[in-house]
Amino acid sequence: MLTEINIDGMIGPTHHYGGLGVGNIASQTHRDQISNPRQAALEGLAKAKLVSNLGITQYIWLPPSRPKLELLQSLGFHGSPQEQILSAFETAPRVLSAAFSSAFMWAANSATVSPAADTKDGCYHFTPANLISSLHRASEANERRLAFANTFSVANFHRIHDPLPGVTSLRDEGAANHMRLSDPSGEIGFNIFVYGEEEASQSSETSNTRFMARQTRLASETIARQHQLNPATTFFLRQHPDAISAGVFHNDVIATSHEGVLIHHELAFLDAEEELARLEQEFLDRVGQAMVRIVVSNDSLSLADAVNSYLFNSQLLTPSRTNEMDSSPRMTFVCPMQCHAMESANRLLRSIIADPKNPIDDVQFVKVGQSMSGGGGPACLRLRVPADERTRSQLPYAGTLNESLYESLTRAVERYYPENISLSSFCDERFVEHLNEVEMALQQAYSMRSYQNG
Ligand code: SUG
Repeated sequence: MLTEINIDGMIGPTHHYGGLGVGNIASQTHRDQISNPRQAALEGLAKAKLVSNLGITQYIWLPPSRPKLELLQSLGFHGSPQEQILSAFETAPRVLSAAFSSAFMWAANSATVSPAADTKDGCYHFTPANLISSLHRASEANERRLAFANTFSVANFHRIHDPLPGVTSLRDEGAANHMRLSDPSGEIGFNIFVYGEEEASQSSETSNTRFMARQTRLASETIARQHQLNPATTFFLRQHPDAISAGVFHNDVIATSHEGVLIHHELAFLDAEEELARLEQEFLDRVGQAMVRIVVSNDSLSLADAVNSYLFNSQLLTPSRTNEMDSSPRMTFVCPMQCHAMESANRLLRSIIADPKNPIDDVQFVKVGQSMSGGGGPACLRLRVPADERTRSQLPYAGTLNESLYESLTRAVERYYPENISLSSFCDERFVEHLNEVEMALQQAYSMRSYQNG
């Protein structure tokens, strides 16, 4: 039996709006606005706690250190850290923004994960995403590689690959462009990779979209090969160029899946009916029942409304049940509050809940406005690891979100996180010094709890 572990990347004290997200309209719209890292982190923790309260194992990664001075140095800034920062602020403010980036918080981009049940060698495979489409995210790859090694290295059946080589034909953004369907036990997996650009189409075809596609087919195929996935149950779908042009920079902004359910917008994919029919047939043959496919029409939710509400970026979860008589929902949809406010999205959610043909019985709305303004909804904030017993039992205890870790991290955030920042805040030497204090306070909250419970 496989059940989901959700890993959230805790939102860092430098969360700000640099406008750096490629093809990401929310990021671009909020560029240079004042952000509130404290509120952002509290929202993220509360969202993670809600998931944990549904009985899902919820794990938290602490924010990596910022600023990335090595990035400034490698791009030609010299002198003391303060001199480098001031010089970057004056001459290359977007580089400074990248050096202070908190975009690691969007853990769905940290890797593509394949459970042992799906792989030929019976190992778990993790490929950290190279994120080379953007300067501020590319260095996350090695930070996340380390986080995976710390979280899963105890187990020799976990293979943590290097990120794909940093070349444009191998652009990879991780689980945001990958979906896994399964039977109810999670043992029979179906892997769907969604890419925006054919590897061979570097010339004219690329210009079909207003924004650069962040995932190439070659990257997706390489990961599938590296993870030793079964070609019969692996599927490659192309993102619709209209969707990319409307601001769908990742597939998880326009489609989602969980167990036997696939929900997608009618304009999510281009010419995908044949591959989707193959998926439905394979699912039926191997699981013995039909998968549930919910196709949302453009009339019921336009592409613009999908991007503004982030409905598809909701987390579809199976709450744990105590026994057969338990009346908990079969599946709960954890949606951003924006879906509540938007008439079309709200109406669509109500119709999904009311429809007996799917197992989604409940909707919960969460406030993640600070993350949404950077283009990340609830599902962006987490990475799913379909975990078997062996993996689950080896997960380090520190980092598993329960009441006491939630409280100690919340206290640290309330005490140490800044409330209003913009790019110029990074020029204040005291601010940068304070970041060390925040880091220590978070580490202490993490380890104190492990000491108390270990
Ligand atoms: O890569 N935003 C992120 C949002 C990632 C959302 N993740 C998923 N869909 N899974 C991005 O565009 C904003 C940074 C800024 O505004 O400066 C940013 O990086």
